[in-house]
Amino acid sequence: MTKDVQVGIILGSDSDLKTMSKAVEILTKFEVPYFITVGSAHRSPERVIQLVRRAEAENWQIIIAAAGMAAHLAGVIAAHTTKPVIGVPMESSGLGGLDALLSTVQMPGGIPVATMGIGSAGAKNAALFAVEILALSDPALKQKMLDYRREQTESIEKKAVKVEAGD
Ligand code: RP5
Repeated sequence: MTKDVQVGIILGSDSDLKTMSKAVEILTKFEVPYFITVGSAHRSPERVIQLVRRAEAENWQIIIAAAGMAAHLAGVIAAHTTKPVIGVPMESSGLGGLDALLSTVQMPGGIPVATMGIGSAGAKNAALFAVEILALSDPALKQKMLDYRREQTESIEKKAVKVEAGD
């Protein structure tokens, strides 16, 4: 039996998939069931609404929305649900993602989108942030997050020792 989806990832385009694979890696590592698909706020607006309806029907907990350029996807999704929406601006234009960052982060008061940084760091942090939200009511997941943080610290400390030794 497949586990219920906890995090839905919606991409504005299949060209966003490579960057968003960083989010998939994190959700896989933390064994969080996810569903990933494509739905464009501009090119397939009806499909986006259908996906939000599906999120409601299947009780997804969090939606991650990744889009580039005039990035309205996260905001449109947030307008149709009270589930937490995490936006990830894609670096897909000549403006280096600044266009998508501003389009995603500058929501009018009343409809929040938790906006991450541009590109793969944002993708990774979106998944980590989703895990942190889920961990609020899941002590085992919280422990996994604490372990992840500890491993990260240990890794940096090992690198610091190497740098200091001139290795
Ligand atoms: C956005 O436009 C997508 O999220 C993507 O980042 C960007 C370019 O899309 P494609 O032209 O590559 O499909 O809607």
